[in-house]
Amino acid sequence: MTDPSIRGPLSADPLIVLRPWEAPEVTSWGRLPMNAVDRRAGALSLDGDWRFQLLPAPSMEPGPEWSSSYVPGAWTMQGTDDLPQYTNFRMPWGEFPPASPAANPTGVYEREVDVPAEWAGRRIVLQVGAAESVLLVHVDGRAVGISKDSHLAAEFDLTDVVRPGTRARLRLTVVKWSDASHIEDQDQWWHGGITRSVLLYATEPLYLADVTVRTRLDGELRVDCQVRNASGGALPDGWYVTGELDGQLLAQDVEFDRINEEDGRVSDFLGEARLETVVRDVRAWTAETPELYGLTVRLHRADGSVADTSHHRVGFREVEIRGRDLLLNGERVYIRGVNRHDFHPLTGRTVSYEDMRADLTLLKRFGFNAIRTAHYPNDPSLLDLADELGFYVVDEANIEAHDHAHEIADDPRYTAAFVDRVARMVLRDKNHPCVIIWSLGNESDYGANHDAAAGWLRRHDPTRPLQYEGAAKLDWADPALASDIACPMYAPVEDCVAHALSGKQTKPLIQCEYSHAMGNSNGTLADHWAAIESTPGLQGGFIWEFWDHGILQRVNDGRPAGRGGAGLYDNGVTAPGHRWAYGGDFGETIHDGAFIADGVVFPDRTPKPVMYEHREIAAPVRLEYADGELRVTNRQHFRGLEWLAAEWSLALADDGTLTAPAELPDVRPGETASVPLPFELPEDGGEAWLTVRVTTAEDGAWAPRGTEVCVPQVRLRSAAAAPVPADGGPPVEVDDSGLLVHPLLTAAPVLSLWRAPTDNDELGGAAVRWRTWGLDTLVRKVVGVRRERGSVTVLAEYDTWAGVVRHEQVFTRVEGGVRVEETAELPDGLDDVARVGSVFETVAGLDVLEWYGQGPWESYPDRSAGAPVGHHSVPVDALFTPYLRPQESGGRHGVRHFTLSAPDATGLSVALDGPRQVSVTRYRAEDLTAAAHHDELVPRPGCVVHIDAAHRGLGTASCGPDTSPAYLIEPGTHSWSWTLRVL
Ligand code: IPT
Repeated sequence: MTDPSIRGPLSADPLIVLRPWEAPEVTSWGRLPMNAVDRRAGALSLDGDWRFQLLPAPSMEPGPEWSSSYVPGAWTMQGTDDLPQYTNFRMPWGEFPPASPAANPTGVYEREVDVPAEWAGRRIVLQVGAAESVLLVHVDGRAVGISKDSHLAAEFDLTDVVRPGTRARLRLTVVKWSDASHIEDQDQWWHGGITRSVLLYATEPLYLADVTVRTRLDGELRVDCQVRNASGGALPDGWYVTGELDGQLLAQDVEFDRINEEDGRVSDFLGEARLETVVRDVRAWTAETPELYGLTVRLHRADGSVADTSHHRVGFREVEIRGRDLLLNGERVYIRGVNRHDFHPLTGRTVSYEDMRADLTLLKRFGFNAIRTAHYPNDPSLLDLADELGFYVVDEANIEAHDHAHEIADDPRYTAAFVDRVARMVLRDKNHPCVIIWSLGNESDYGANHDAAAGWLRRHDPTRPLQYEGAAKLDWADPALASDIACPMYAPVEDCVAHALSGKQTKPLIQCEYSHAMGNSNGTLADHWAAIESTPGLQGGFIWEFWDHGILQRVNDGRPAGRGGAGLYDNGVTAPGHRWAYGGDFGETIHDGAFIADGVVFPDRTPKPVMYEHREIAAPVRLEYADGELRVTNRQHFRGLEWLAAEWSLALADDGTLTAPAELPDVRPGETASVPLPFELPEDGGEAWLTVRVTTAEDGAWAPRGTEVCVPQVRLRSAAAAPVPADGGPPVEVDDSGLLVHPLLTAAPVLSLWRAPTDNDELGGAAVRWRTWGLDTLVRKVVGVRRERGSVTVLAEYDTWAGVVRHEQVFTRVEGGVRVEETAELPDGLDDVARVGSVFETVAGLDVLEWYGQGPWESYPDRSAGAPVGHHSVPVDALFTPYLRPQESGGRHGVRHFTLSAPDATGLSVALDGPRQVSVTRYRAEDLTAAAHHDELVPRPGCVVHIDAAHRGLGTASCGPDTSPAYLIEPGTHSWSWTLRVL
């Protein structure tokens, strides 16, 4: 193993000579045990600019030339030549575990620290929040320690290597590739650097080494405190520990002390104390009611003065699996989850407290109540915020061996690393009420190393279930496997239902990943939830995922914009000269393209339309209307509706919208009440939709008063048959090629069977079929133009590789315009096309779309549960959703009529024969298909308008099931009609 290139003084450095980056058995050296004592307050922050050099390999010595790098941050985002690289699960290099490549970027960070003189006689500790992937620590040239695990902090005792009142030189060497990279093979960008804060703090030599909090729903609180003496001697006499919960003093458990003493269980260099109390009328913690109590634990000297203090926030809650139900405080709660990475478009993996608060605030506003920390323990503040705002967290260990999963799961050289990563996560996060389930990691096959980690975990924390998809997938029901939850990923909803009905289910079924949000996606989310709510045994899941991990990139030099890029994006759209980079955009040859852009929010956290779909599915209030009775249900688990305000509105097809104040009934969780109909329906017949717009009644932790929470809707009356427009109007003009001539159209309506493939279409295989059939390059052949009095009939044919498509259009002059009746006949071979409909283009200047139909946000046939029917108005430019890789976008479902108008109210109107899928954008499908990024798109001056008789569902086929057959387009005859008028 000895590298002949090692020369000079460093060759004597044990941290280098041992080549710990190729030794999986070495998980750390000189590192302090993980604990739950928060040392951030009162510490000396070492964040800021450090001297920096990037070496080509860890065995090289730094030269005299230094640049600088900001900590916390990834050097890959800060102007070095080592740029971000995206791979899903393949390793970016070929070495087999535990080897790493010879070309191994190694960042050397250096700075001086003035160690405060008043720290004399104290224990001095360095904490490095996270370093990717091996951290080597030197102080004044002396080797201090090693740590691995890129997503947990490492602490080192510097007491013996620094002198208070003097200046110390700190060197943190970060080796990018290592044996550990093989178990950090998560689907995300590869970076290098120190990505969380660095701090230095001091304690007395005698200090609180750990605090473990256990609560019960009846108000019982137990706090186990560990005291250690860093100087190695026995504990001095008379020192003691006290605790206080919101001002209420805890009692010492003397029985615990007595047993410890009698058993000689606790040696005299280790102190343990148990404090306890029972809180009367305890306010339980739930995601809906995140009630927290403040706990302070103090270590006292014999004279009563305080030597050390530790603050905690405590939530009283119990997690339990009973039968096949996961219970939170005895309730079978639905898990409305999302997978969340630590991500930021400017800083890579470094996320600020404010950013995390913004993430969670947004998730709350859109109805999420759970987070899986995919696929590693997230920044510690994330859990503080989840406690405070109310989320159920699946806390996941930093283990993903994806590319070499099978080799590693049973490799004894990696056993220590598996146990270490799981144990340190648990030791850090055990006191958070938000953490309800531990996860052993992701996509690493299943082996003895998992069982070793599970064994440690079950023994150490019997209060929470654990899950691991790799174990669960072998058999959803086998209790011997290292998973208490059946937590599949991307299982078809039918399979989940079948399991729940099989009589064999033994564990709660909560998908760890489902509904892949890549591009324009998340079709059938509402169908999943309909099944979950109607099938005992199904309890929810975690959407994949929160972020589109697009990195803000300057197009001219291909570099990440970095920390200076703030303000260069808005509403998902980047400033000129910038774009959201995905795999391959930094010149990587090994990469997985846009698969990194698969979140429910854009890289700047702008919600994608699916967020509104989710919000409605998760709505705390549900409306039902049947047999003349209107009912309101409280769909929460733990609280009433008093925190909500509401307003009724009635949308009428032709007569606009009426509103009236609403009073939500006083209904307990899960209960329903009848309420009087707030409006009398006008006699004249047409369609009528009743919506209740629910908002927050007061300012709250995650939303100011008046924030929209949901807009549930019911139909009170169906549409009457649309009247056939009367004859009249100017004559219809159709040219020799059978194309409609119209003053407001720059391209006449023709048949469209193609959409710019979505990521699901591309990766799921539909787009390949469409291209094979030739649907992207259809050539229209006019086979007949028949002119009659008042109407023209045009017959066109299109040759495809699956047979001929016949398309008939009948243009009839009607009062105020032209009526277009269309029929398309698809041969049997065309059994799954993207759309069947008309497409035309308008003159420039018609910049606002007003419609009656579903909206206002984008919706598609299998993603339309969250878009209420109503009268909507949106500027054309804002209709389009800028998915990172341009694709079909901007559709509106169930449109009955629309107008496209200029500021002077001129323009056109279209009345449809029934609810249809409509889209109005600045792009042809071919424009979108040809572009890889948004900066390549050139908006057309006019509008491209699609009216679809049928539009294929979106599905989730980029990873997981495609849409269900109900949302596919059948071959055969499709007919639709519409009337075009000039305003
Ligand atoms: C699954 C991974 O767990 C997740 O990290 C991500 O890659 C997701 O898929 C797709 O975006 S693994 C996949 C092989 C099912």
